[in-house]
Amino acid sequence: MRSYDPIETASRDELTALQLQRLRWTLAHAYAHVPHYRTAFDAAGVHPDDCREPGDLAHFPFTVKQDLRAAFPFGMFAVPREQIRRLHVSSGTTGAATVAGYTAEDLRTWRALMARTMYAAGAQPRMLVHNAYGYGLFTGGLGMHAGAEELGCAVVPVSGGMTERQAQLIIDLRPDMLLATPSYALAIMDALHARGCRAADISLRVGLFGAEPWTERMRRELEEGLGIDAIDNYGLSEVIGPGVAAECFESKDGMHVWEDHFYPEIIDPDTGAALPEGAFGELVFTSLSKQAMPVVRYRTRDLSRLLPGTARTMRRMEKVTGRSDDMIVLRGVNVFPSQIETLILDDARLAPHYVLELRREARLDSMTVRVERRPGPEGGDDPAAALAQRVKTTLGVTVHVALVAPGSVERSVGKAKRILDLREVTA
Ligand code: DLL
Repeated sequence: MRSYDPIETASRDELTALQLQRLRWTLAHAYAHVPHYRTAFDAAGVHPDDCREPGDLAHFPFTVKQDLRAAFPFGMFAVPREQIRRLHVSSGTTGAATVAGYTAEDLRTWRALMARTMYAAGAQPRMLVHNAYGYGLFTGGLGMHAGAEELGCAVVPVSGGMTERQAQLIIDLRPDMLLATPSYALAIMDALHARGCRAADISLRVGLFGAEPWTERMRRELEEGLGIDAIDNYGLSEVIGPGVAAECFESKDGMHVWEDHFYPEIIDPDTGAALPEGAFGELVFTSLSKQAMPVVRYRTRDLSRLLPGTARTMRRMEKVTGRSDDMIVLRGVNVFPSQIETLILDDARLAPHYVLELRREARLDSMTVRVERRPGPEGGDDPAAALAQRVKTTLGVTVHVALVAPGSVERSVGKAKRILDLREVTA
């Protein structure tokens, strides 16, 4: 198996030894230099020396977003501010901002991990890469940019927005690879199609998509519409940015966690108990090499499953179903936007542009799936009624479906907002 770095295919024993050594370093580094970790470890009655094998990590306390917010701006740094070479700031969809800091060495690590991620996706040196992730405080644009250059690619740093211009640049410059959120890739795809380009005319061969949940159906939509291999990648700013886990084009079966730098766990989101491999739950990460901002057992709120490696020795995480924050509880039934997305795309008459509106009517929550119809001949049964029926039989909930004209659901240029919560206004 070809890989960018030999560690990707090292034996489990070799990997575990490296993880343990780095884990012990991280715990000691965090304990010695970050007051939050010293207080939290002391309160839990654990000391970095108690970690004798990776499983011992389960005795250490979790870190949550609120801990990072409380330490705003630089309280989670384990090195003096003067050693920081980059800051990224995430506003988050709700609540206060959090800051991520990187030393020069952290930036080198990140760049190498991004080069690895792109190579795993099928990128090769000298390819031309169109980067439509937002540049700026978001980690996507600059993180991807550095990785593509590290691999030896040429980057077109377009950033998000100006969708018509993006389409024209793709026609004119003929890039091999597209980097974007999957929802924005769809918008670019629609703009290309509107100019009469079909998959066979489009130069792109690979799409590296991430930063938001997307389904297998959406993968097919993008692969067929753009004539590419569409590959998933996962990450979060608190842990480093993109480059935490990457799908391999050979297998397209979930993302290999770069386990030499991030130690993954799955926990029960309600009890916090560590779950065995293969169980579904919340992803938790511990950084293994980060100098500026080590994170110990960071609770991501992302729901997935850990599986054994395939194209690499490192473990895989299954495609993220959603964030626990985005789980809709509709009359006692848990619903994720990704489940609705799959059911929408089962019907060729419906487009992958949708938003879920939540209302409160007569003290009960209700959901309306606002989804676009694809242009094309009318006829046959009513696609709205058919979707409502599929949702009812598959998920067990009653929803309203509003079919809307092509182009009427707002397009994202970054992360799509799938839920419009009107419950406060309609209560
Ligand atoms: O979204 C980093 C990133 C940039 C990843 C570009 C991939 C590509 P944040 O803005 O901190 O960082 O958001 C992190 O986005 O906790 C997940 O909820 C979600 N997310 C990221 N990647 C995926 C993915 C970047 N592949 C949050 N599938 C995470 C599903 C994802 N959700």
